[in-house]
Amino acid sequence: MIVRTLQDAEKTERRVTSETWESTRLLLKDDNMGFSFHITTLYAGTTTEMWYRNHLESVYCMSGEGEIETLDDGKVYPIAPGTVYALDKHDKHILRAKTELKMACVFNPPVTGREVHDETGAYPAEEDYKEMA
Ligand code: 9YT
Repeated sequence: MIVRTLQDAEKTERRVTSETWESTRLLLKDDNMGFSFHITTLYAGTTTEMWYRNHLESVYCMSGEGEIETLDDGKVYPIAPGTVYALDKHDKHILRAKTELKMACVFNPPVTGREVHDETGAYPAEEDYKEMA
């Protein structure tokens, strides 16, 4: 059994920050659940482009208002509390946060946590950045 609180996890390296968002990974690969589970905050007024080539991701909006655009077809979908989106085709997308967005995110395969190090630290190769933005 694993029991954690967001409040405790936020005080550890499970919390990562970026220019437009911050995220606390409550469950990671080494928890052996087959997925990772994150609570992500996107800052108000920001735009974040993402492309998870190697992961499937599902995202549930807990609070805030925004929109998501899939880049291959230019479709725009509103994001509001209660909305879930699933990137079942590894869709390239842009998330626009009109207000602060609080999201619960699941990744399959699970994120290891190491991606963060690449992304925020030593090796910010373009493709690495997009993979874990
Ligand atoms: C909303 C969203 O795409 N969240 C992704 C997870 C976050 N960027 C993270 O934990 O790296």
